[in-house]
Amino acid sequence: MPKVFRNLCPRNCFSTCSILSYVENGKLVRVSGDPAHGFTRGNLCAKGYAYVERVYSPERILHPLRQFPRGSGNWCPITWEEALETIARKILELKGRYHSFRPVGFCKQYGNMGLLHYAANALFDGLGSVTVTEGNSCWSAGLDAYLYSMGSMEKPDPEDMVNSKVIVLWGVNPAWTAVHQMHFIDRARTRGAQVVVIDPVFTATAAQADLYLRPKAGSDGALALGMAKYIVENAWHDHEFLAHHVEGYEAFFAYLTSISYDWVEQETALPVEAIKEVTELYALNSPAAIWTGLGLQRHTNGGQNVRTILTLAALTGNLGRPGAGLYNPSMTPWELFSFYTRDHVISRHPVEHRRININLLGAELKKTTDPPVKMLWLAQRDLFQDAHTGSLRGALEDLELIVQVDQFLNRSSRYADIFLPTTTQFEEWDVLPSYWHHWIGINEPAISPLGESKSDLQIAWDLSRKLNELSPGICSFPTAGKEEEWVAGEFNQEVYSRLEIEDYRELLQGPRKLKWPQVAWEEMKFKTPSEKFEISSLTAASEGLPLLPVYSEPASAPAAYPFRLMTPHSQSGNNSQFLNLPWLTWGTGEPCLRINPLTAKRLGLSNGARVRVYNQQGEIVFPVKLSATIREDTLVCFQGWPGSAEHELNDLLNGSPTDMGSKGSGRPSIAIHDTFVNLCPA
Ligand SMILES: Nc1nc2c(c(=O)[nH]1)N[C@H]1C(S)=C(S)[C@@H](COP(=O)(O)OP(=O)(O)OC[C@H]3O[C@@H](n4cnc5c(=O)[nH]c(N)nc54)[C@H](O)[C@@H]3O)O[C@H]1N2
Ligand SMILES: Nc1nc2c(c(=O)[nH]1)N[C@H]1C(S)=C(S)[C@@H](COP(=O)(O)OP(=O)(O)OC[C@H]3O[C@@H](n4cnc5c(=O)[nH]c(N)nc54)[C@H](O)[C@@H]3O)O[C@H]1N2
Ligand SMILES: [Mo]
Repeated sequence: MPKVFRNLCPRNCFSTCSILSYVENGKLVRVSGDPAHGFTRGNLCAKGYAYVERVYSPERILHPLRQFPRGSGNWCPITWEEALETIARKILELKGRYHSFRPVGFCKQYGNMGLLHYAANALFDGLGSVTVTEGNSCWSAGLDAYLYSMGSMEKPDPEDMVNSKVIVLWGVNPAWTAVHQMHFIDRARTRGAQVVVIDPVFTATAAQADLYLRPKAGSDGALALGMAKYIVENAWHDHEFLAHHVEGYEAFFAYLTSISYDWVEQETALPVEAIKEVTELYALNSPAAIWTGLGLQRHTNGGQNVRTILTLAALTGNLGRPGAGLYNPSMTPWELFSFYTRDHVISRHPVEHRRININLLGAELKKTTDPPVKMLWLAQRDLFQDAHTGSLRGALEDLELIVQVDQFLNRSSRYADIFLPTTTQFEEWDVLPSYWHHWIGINEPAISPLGESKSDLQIAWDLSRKLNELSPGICSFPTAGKEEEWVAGEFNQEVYSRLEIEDYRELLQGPRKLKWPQVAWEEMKFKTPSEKFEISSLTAASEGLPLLPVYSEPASAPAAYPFRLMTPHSQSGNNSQFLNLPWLTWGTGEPCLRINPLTAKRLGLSNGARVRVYNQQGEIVFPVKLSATIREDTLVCFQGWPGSAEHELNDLLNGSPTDMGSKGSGRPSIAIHDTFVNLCPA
């Protein structure tokens, strides 16, 4: 009989699934969904079911390695002792040379979202002021739009979507990226709800919609303005709601008189009939929900477009009631936790690190002088997920030591000198909330660490020990500990009372749901200066943004690069992860470039023809796949796949910032989908 353990999927994903892990003779033999988890209800996604293959993948690295020379692929095993000693001596040598720890750079993103995976953050806090990356490529623009409009990123419980009469999936592809939400969407439909999808790409989600609109990418603000105009013209707005809870609607109404439906049609490439149909559906079927997707936000005008969309909920009073509301990922339930690991040192010794923009790492590394960054610690990160990755290559080559902590060699490993192998969630303790649903589970070790791999937390303790051996007192991060005690440290009385438990161990019997409002903004007290929903935002204006949700022109194609290249998230990967597993990629073939059949015909390209896609930043060769799911002026390649040492997909992204993002995340995000290219036969 296998023994059963409880694990959590720590990937950057809406679902944060609870996993049942079956272990025989110390080996993970099978995983299944956990029926005790009310959001995922006993299901995983295809990637989740492939975890057994991932844990035992022959590509997984189980021993510390050193690459010499860098980029050669000549990786040789070294001992942990040698690895830690080399790293610690480099840190101390840099400190001696520059009289500062700032030559030490630390870059982490979202490879694992677990709370105990903040160990490296705390380790560097314990050292002193180093150079850390700030911002993310994910969700910053939309987050700021919510912050300007409502003051905080609060959203309904996603299970409440079953109560919606209309669900607008605006620039989001949950059939691939949030599969478990589809259950709640389907339940709403069986109760008569209508589902609208607005996406320049006809996605797997669009295929299930009642109404699908295909606007030009980046034109969503114009569509939302057209909808707002039609709502006001028909007096479908909620007078009562506006009068009590909304700031600046009069000025917005005045602005709406200055736009015409002809202009909306021209901007969006949507017929006015479609614009009117979607408006009628949304405004006259209450309660109606809108989910502002992340793809929608990754444009130079993404923040302002989201602000305009949010305004539709304020006009129609679709806030603070079951079935209504605005959905976006939100970290608010996270804030209940103690962040014991992350704040382990900082609460006692506040540190001011030097901060550089994660989204322009190549350029930022080159800019740091006084003192320059000379060493980089990469964790939970693939730098080739960034933009303008061509510029990274030169910047990384200038560094004296690059350390990577990961489970697999990835594209960044070409530049690493030392690789430290880390455990998977099946080999460690952890806890993590979801940025989407309200369920909390616990992650216990189901099997022993494979090979010589260690958890990110253990690696941080070990490096602190080595540093303190070489230079006593140099790092105040602990040098040893028990992982389970650190899990306990993440809990506090408030979390316990919201879960109605007394001890975190109770979660080993099954995840529980936080007592947390099902509906956001029920009290109608927004966290803005006026305590109202701010259509007109003085805060935005004081930060150099428009006062109102006026239209902000999207980026447009220059003559030399007439095609928009969109690179949304893939079905079989989670960003760069899982794409190395045959269980998932069997039969999918190599990555391809989707092209509209009419464009292909015009260019004389047939299915499978190899093309060179290029712009000022880079080039990459792909086979083409004819697909009527996209517009004639657009090309699509799903992101995350490895290219080659010379050419990566993200080399083509120029790194233009989104219009918003600094407020919530410290930096704007990347306008990933405002990438323009040309192509020719390869
Ligand atoms: N299977 C899978 N699931 C994942 C991930 C994954 O890689 N794979 N990644 C996780 C992460 S990190 C994230 S951030 C989320 C992302 O989750 P989503 O928000 O669903 O993901 P994207 O694929 O980035 O974008 C969604 C859609 O936005 C559309 N879009 C792009 N530009 C525009 C525009 O201007 N207007 C409109 N209306 N639509 C536009 C794209 O065509 C795409 O279909 O998913 C998470 N879940
Ligand atoms: N073209 C294009 N580029 C994009 C996007 C896009 O839509 N289009 N989306 C962007 C978005 S939304 C995101 S969130 C980013 C994601 O960018 P990243 O967060 O950098 O990428 P991931 O592929 O999620 O993970 C990076 C690494 O983390 C490792 N990892 C997994 N678990 C652990 C662990 O426990 N410990 C350690 N130390 N490492 C671990 C994985 O093996 C992987 O190599 O990509 C962005 N890049
Ligand atoms: Mo993301």
